[in-house]
Amino acid sequence: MARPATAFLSAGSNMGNRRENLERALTSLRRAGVKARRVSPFYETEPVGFEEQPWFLNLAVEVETSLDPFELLDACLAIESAQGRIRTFRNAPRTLDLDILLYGDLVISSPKLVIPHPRLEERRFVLAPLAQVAPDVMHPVLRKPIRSLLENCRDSSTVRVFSPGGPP
Ligand code: PH2
Ligand code: MG
Ligand code: MG
Repeated sequence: MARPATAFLSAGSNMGNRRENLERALTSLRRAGVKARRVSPFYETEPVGFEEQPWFLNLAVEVETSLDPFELLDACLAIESAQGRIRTFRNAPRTLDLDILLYGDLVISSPKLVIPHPRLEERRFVLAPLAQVAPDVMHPVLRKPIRSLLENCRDSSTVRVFSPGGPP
């Protein structure tokens, strides 16, 4: 356990009922002692990396937690498993992916966990939701605010606010 810290997480789903999967993840986080302070809109996003798979719903959330970064990682992995995530290959479709983007201004580089998330600045599906909840938060390594990382992001994949009337 650590003193309460502010962290930012990214959640993504492209299997099953995507919206329900993300909503359940927020509920499960709260049960694990990870309180959502600000949640971005849901974004519908084109798959990046492995492209032959369904589009994702992605969101970003600001949380407050007394879990330390490794405890927070374990909580995220446990929630992914509880929601039926099966790991096959890198970037494979998944019911739920829960990634730690930032944890205060900590910088961690261990075999198990890298913070800030190593590909954060390359991914519009991460930056667009994150900029909704943390536009002025500084990336502790790049020393630029999230807003300017988004403005300078060269990822041209489609990222649009999800309209709830559409498919799940
Ligand atoms: N996650 C990945 C790889 N590619 N593409 C989108 N649009 N959204 C994701 O969450 C995502 C991805 C690996 O974690
Ligand atoms: Mg992950
Ligand atoms: Mg991920």
